[in-house]
Amino acid sequence: MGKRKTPSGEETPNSDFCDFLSELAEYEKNISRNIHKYNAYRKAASVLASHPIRIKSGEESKKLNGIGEKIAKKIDEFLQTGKLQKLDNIHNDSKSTAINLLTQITGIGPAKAQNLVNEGITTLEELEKHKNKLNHHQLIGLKYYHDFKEKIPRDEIKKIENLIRSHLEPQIQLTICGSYRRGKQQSGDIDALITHPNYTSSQPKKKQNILKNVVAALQNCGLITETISLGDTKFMGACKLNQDSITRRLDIRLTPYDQYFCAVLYFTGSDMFNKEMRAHALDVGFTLNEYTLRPVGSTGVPGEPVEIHSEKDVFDCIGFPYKEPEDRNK
Ligand code: 8GT
Ligand code: MN
Ligand code: MN
Repeated sequence: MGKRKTPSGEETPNSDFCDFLSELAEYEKNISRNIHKYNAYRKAASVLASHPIRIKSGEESKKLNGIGEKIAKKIDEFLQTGKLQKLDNIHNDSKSTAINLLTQITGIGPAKAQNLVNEGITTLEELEKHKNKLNHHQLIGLKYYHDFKEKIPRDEIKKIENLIRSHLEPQIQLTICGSYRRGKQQSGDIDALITHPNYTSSQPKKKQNILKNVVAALQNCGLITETISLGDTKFMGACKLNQDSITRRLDIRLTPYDQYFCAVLYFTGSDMFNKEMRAHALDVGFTLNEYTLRPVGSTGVPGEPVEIHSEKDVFDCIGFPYKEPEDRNK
């Protein structure tokens, strides 16, 4: 059998299974709102994505970590019929397709989508007529629905990165994280992280206007065109590189200098990779999050943060084999 392409463009021997499992995961997240099933499907998709050999039966798939009886059955059905009845039913259900559409709008979650559909709002046209039901974030999501759906080519992010960097004062460090840092050829959004040596977790007041000044500079040069929200440490909004390009989702976070590498690690993801690494940390007596790595004593109370000077420090501390960002795509 030939190679298959996932929506992200990667070819793997089992990507057709990954595709339907990811779609089932989205269904559980947005429509059934069953977070356990969502996690189970995602885990299964992830383990299949990194399995190097074509799976030929449900029975065989059960040998993989995270695939049980139910998913094995779906793999058999898919192998035998080339489709899944459950997905056919979902595609033919108007309420499901409407919720699916609405949750594609940034700012609209499963609950809001459900409410809108219950009120009879099932299309973008209907939503345009009921803008009063939307908050600022959701209005921007609707306005740029078509733009935000488009993936951002790596070259364009590179240019945006350079432009941002050219507007930063020299002491500010910048890392574009997310799928871009993991080497993907295209990304859904731009996840920027900045830090400043004067701003540390013990000197929280030093954050002052660092982020706001950066955002103001990027507005002045015309890069930032929309603000969804702006606080001391988190900007959410949109940018446009030039006249020819479309509007892109941009997030900028400011983190304390001593927490920078935990943040870089966290925001680089993938979130499945983060989950795995956090679980490993717990196994060896550490708790890891976007801020710190801390030992957990026998009492279960986390101790003082470990001093971290690089991403690799975090891996080394918990005895987790170092992986380059490009190898964190699972
Ligand atoms: P993308 O190309 O679709 O943007 O892929 P991505 O860059 O891997 O995904 P992302 O959703 O932009 O998240 C990047 C990282 O930010 C994740 O690894 C995760 O740890 C972290 N993250 C957040 N907020 C959220 C969130 O609301 N959802 C998800 N999935 N991840 C989040 O900071
Ligand atoms: Mn991203
Ligand atoms: Mn993001």
